[in-house]
Amino acid sequence: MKTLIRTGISLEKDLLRRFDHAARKKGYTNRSEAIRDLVRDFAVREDIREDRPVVGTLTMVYNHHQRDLAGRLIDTQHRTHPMMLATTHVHLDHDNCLEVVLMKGRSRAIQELADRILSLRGVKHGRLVLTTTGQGPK
Ligand code: NI
Repeated sequence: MKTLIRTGISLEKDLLRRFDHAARKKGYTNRSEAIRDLVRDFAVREDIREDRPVVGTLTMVYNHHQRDLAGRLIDTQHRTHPMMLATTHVHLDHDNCLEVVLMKGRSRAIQELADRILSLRGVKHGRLVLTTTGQGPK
């Protein structure tokens, strides 16, 4: 258990009311926990901006019939294998594949890789989500 330090912050009344309302809607039962999560999110954004190690999931849908795409995806993943944790592939329907690529590494390298994959012809849509490795301050 980490030591908790109490701190006070000043906020405009309307802003605090709005925050409390939003936090309650999200399921928070106490303000401190909601604020802690915001601070954690701030820290993760900092990790991403400072090119620290993070984990990433790239979710994408692509055209199953696009020539050479599956091969290109696999080649890309082999070339960058130290970053690759796992890949899940679902055949969505006759024409479409859903793939989730799980990666770990420095944020910039992951973002560049995701951009490279998403720009391949035949990829219809995708999105990268970066989050903490769980190491460091919680
Ligand atoms: Ni498929």
